[in-house]
Amino acid sequence: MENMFERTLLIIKPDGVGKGHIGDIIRRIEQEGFIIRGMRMVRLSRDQAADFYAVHRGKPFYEGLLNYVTSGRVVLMALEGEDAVSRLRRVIGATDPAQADPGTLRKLYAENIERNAVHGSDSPENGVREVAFFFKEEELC
Ligand code: IDP
Ligand code: MG
Repeated sequence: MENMFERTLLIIKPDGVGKGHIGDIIRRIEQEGFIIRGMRMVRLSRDQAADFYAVHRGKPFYEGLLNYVTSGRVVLMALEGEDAVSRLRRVIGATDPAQADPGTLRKLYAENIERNAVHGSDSPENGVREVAFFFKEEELC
């Protein structure tokens, strides 16, 4: 299959920011060859988090997830590159750091299956949608 030029959203979650891993994660993203089109630090509101994670509404971990992602500042990064979505998911590693491959961001920096340091979009469609959720087109460069 041909490689596709894709867009994907990376979030450095509150535990990643709080433990001082912003620089480590940005360095890795640059080393892996992603193009950083947009970057911003924010504190998510409850409404924003609920909207962003609406797909998980009703799951047992949903309320905990909202409390966690609104518990501190996060860094939003709009990334682009060839196969950016699946490549970023590989760099991030499995949802549960105990299952994540060595060297992945979650193996290196995550605490547990909830506080897992980073978010990455899970499909090209969601990559486009999630970048647009946080960035206006004119904020990307
Ligand atoms: P992903 O971030 O690897 O795509 P999702 O299944 O989309 O994983 O879940 C979104 C987020 O919800 C996870 O990154 C994690 O923070 C949290 N989460 C997922 N599954 C669990 C769980 O079983 N217990 C607690 N938190 C979870
Ligand atoms: Mg997901």
